[in-house]
Amino acid sequence: MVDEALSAGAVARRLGVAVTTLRTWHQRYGLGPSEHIPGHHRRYTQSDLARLEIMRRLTAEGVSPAEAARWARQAPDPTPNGTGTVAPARILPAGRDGGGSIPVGRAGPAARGLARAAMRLDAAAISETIAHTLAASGVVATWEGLLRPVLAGIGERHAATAGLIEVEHLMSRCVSEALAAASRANVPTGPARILLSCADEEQHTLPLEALAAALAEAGVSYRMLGARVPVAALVEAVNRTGPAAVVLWSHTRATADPTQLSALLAAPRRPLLVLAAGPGWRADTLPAGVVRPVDLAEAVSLSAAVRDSLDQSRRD
Ligand code: B12
Repeated sequence: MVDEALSAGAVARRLGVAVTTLRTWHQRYGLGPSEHIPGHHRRYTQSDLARLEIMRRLTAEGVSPAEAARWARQAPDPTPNGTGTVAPARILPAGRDGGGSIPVGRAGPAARGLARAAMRLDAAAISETIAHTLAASGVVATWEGLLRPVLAGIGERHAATAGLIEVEHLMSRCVSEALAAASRANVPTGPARILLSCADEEQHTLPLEALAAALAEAGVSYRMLGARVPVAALVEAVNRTGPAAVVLWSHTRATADPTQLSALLAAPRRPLLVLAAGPGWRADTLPAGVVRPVDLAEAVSLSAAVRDSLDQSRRD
């Protein structure tokens, strides 16, 4: 039995909670390690682990710790043979389960872990997962394999339940911070050739923030105007800075007014390339000459190519 018993650190890692949280759950709610071999630290058995898993799940879903602990303690021992876990639906209080997870489709274990951390509102774990993946895999892979599936899953759950707004906000904040903290060491000094902007009234900035971090990684300098940029201000920025390309992000139909794109094309310092990025734009309403990238990687390569061609023409 002692072989299967776990230390507090191992249990904390499995559940994705801090060791101090385990200690609190032990001291306040009696959910502690039950295996005691003389001369050893107390150890958590598989049954203890199953009860703690219930505790974690319920508290993440907003059940008070005292109530969650009551349910956890009442749960039948799921491990008569020392294996197995409790199916949460068997023990959840009515109205609390509701499929309490963020769907991430075919995304991998890191995305599933991130989705669980988001559900727990565990900002430290969210930030750590994102920072680790950014460092290991780079911006485009992190966006496509980790962030996009979880963000889309949050949107899906929100559309189905009208809930998870707090999860969406915390996740957005952590994603912004992690992308802003990604390395800018490759960015050359000199004028920024790419202008990034959200459409007027558009508050979805994360994809543009991903683009900024990806451009930096690719050694392309940019200027970011951020959310909700009125068209007059956008045109003013173009005229003052003369960018090679402008990327205008619209996430919803409500912000995808194509006259914003026409205004860019008519600007005195018209950019070489105008990109209409994001799911808000409708291909059949775009003015001639505007390009619509299909994803982050294409937005990066188009921006890098136009920067290169501008630099080349200035050298010739
Ligand atoms: C986070 C979020 C927010 C945050 C944004 C924070 C921030 N700083 O960005 C906050 C809380 C502010 C917010 C507000 C709102 N939101 Co919101 N939000 C989201 C959520 C969950 C993720 C957004 C995101 O970053 N998506 C990124 C990826 C997941 O989107 P994607 O479509 O798969 O993107 C692909 C393409 O665009 C393509 N692509 C093509 N070209 C390019 C170029 C580049 C550079 C990139 C990166 C990608 C790309 O590739 C992408 C994949 O990489 C989405 C859900 C969703 N599915 O997007 C809802 C969602 C977009 N929001 C929605 C709504 C309704 C709103 C609000 C109106 C809610 C309200 N009532 O106030 C407001 C809108 C305010 C406004 N005027 O803009 C709806 C939109 C429905 C619709 N189609 O009209 C969604 C879809 C949620 C839903 N299912 O209901 N939101």
